Amino acid sequence: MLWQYLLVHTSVFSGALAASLSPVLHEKRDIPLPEIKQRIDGDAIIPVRIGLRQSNLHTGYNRLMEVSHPSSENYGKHLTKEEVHALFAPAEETLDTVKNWLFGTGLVDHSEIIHYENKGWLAIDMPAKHAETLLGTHFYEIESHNGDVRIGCEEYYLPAHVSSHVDYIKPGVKLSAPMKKKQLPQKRSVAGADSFHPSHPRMPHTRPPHYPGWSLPPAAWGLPPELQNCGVNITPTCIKALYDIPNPIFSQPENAMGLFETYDAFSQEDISLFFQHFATNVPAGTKPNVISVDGGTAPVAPNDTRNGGESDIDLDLAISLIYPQTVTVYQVDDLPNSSGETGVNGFLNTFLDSVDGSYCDYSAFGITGDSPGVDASYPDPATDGYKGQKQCGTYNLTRVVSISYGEAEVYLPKAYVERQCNEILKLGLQGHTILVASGDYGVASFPGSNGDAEGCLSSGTMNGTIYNPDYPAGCPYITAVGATRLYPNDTVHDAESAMQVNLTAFNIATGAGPTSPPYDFFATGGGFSNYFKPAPFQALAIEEYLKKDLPYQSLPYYEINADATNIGEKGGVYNRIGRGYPDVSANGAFLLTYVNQTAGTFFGTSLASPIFGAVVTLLNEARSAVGKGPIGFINPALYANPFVLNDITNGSNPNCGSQGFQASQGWDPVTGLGTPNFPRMLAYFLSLP
Ligand SMILES: *[C@@H]1O[C@H](CO)[C@@H](O)[C@H](O)[C@H]1NC(C)=O
Ligand SMILES: *[C@@H]1O[C@H](CO)[C@@H](O)[C@H](O)[C@H]1NC(C)=O
Ligand SMILES: *[C@@H]1O[C@H](CO)[C@@H](O)[C@H](O)[C@H]1NC(C)=O
Ligand SMILES: *[C@@H]1O[C@H](CO)[C@@H](O)[C@H](O)[C@H]1NC(C)=O
Ligand SMILES: *[C@@H]1O[C@H](CO)[C@@H](O)[C@H](O)[C@H]1NC(C)=O
Ligand SMILES: *[C@@H]1O[C@H](CO)[C@@H](O)[C@H](O)[C@H]1NC(C)=O
Ligand SMILES: *[C@@H]1O[C@H](CO)[C@@H](O)[C@H](O)[C@H]1NC(C)=O
Ligand SMILES: CC(=O)N[C@H]1CO[C@H](CO)[C@@H](O)[C@@H]1O
Repeated sequence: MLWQYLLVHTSVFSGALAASLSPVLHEKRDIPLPEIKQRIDGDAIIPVRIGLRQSNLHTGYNRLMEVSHPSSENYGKHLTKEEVHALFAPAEETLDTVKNWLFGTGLVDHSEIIHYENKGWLAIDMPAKHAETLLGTHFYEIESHNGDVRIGCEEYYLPAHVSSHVDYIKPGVKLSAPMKKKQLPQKRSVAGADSFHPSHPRMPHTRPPHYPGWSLPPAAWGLPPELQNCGVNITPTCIKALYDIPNPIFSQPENAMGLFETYDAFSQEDISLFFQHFATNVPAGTKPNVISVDGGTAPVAPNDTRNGGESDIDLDLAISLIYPQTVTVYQVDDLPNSSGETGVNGFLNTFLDSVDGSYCDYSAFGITGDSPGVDASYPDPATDGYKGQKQCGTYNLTRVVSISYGEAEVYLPKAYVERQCNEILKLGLQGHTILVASGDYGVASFPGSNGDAEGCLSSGTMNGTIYNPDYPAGCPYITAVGATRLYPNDTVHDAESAMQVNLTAFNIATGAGPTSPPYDFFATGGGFSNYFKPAPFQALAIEEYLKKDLPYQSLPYYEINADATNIGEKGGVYNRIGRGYPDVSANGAFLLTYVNQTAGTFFGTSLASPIFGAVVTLLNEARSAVGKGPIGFINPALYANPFVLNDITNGSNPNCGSQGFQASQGWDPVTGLGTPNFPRMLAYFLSLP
């Protein structure tokens, strides 16, 4: 921050300094300021910005339930973008309290307050010595290697009655919490198809067509040929039969389905091949609508290194299940930032900015706007960088959007994800359904996360045995989708199990080439967040699960503290009081498709999320056809009526040296509430207002 430009001396203010009544510590740095620092000249004018508490952060949940809980008489009465923006602006009382305090001290005059347009901030340029008196602190200037000067303090105080109305003040203590772990993550797709970074080993795939040694199971004898080998080769036809999904008839413009993609990009040649072979109802050449967010580009040539399979698979499944409805791809971030080259580990913010302009400078949990050094910034000076201004509210968000990407929750500061999760809540208020793949490494996050080969957490003497929850699956306002599978002898009339597959064994059998650990074992991602508590509508389901006496479930647990600093306490491997995920699941195994025009078999929750997204899209289409609005945030309705899903009760999600959690009757942190039962879902969601 080049605050020196503001350094001017003012005539000395000589008002009596009113001492603040009962000041309380408002914020304190975790790590002291650097040694090399200097007290600021008391007469230097510094820009003080007071972030007002967004009052409705605390009532947002109730508002969301009002429009999403089936027992609410306002179900489905979603808010407009403007209404949501106004709802989260600070209340008048907050503004009055803070202003009265400022004027009461005699240090600030009415005319000196600049009230920012988005209502979130009070801005005052004032002499440092007055700011110090106001906040009971000393301000220092700290010069960095490149000569930038920043201002900060170790801690500051506010009167108790003011403190509750203020989010934070800057300059103040360092805003973004330090990364808890030293290694910066590579954001990666959760596809069975590939890892995110081009340098990571490609995911294995087998040669078509069948599982080696497989022979027609007796139960499949009477089935039509296209349904006989679903246990080893899932297709859109198999998926429709599994979940009783009808052939779609509608394509109402408001129900185009969205897919989030970054770095990875689809190839038209590949998806056309898929339609030709496995979804002949879709004309080859059928394209998605591509929206470029901050320089993202798609499609690419089939042999492009960015064609890793994630986008291809998302599109194969979404288009083949909802056609003639269309799909919109949000291709997010320019190449330097999305490739991980710039070390940016933030996730989703540039996307959310582009579809909700108010999020660009939204203040919550002590963070305003994007986090420098965490989120990509634009214009991007790099070669091939996006040279335009950051896109804020440039695009409309589709009613349903599926995200097959994620990263270890622990990599992102708590406040960062709280702010982002609150934005997801706001999108739910507006009637959007946001789905995310729950991850592919069981109770761990990506291999290598946190410096651990398997992607598990460590603490004290516990070396890689603590479960590592994934984000954004841990946000309680998203719909996290786990993966299920059939076993080779199963047909579409059998119950599915939790998806787990030994890729090495599979590859040896099919001769598809080596798979090295830790990428050799896939299991559907699930567990408990360290940052979020369960939403009330989920609490009972979790309680029921945890009181079961299941095999493998005797491992110790911990109860997370407010700063999430006691992970692994007392030998615990998971946070028993966290939000549990996934919420639901869908098939994520044995998808035969084409990437780089080569057939291969793919696994992962990346398959499950677009399938569930397609189901919600079809339900929205049916509601539209009778003049009803979109479902929006679907979780409360599903937890209240789990019978509209097929409960999955077999399998588990091992990793971190344990068997993970076990699927069971009712909700479990393996397959959630279960897979779609389309006719029941349809009848139920058509019955809601
Ligand atoms: C990709 O395919 C194009 C067209 O077939 C070809 O010209 C190009 O050399 C290929 N690139 C790579 C990296 O294989
Ligand atoms: C795509 O396939 C071609 C031909 O099989 C191969 O030479 C090329 O390396 C592949 N490209 C990628 C990115 O996998
Ligand atoms: C977004 O939707 C609104 C309302 O339907 C429409 O007027 C506007 O043109 C759309 N904007 C874009 C960028 O598609
Ligand atoms: C933790 O386990 C890994 C893999 O077994 C090993 O390489 C590493 O040295 C261990 N670390 C400690 C601190 O024991
Ligand atoms: C499938 O069922 C047959 C007959 O019951 C059995 O012999 C075979 O081992 C089973 N295969 C698998 C992969 O379970
Ligand atoms: C997967 O299968 C291979 C080959 O059979 C075996 O060596 C390996 O231990 C298995 N891995 C897991 C995690 O079960
Ligand atoms: C249940 O899941 C296990 C793996 O955990 C699998 O071996 C078994 O075949 C499954 N049983 C059924 C009936 O699907
Ligand atoms: C936040 C961040 O690191 N953004 C980067 C995006 O990429 C360009 C160049 O590659 C960097 O200059 C930005 O800082």
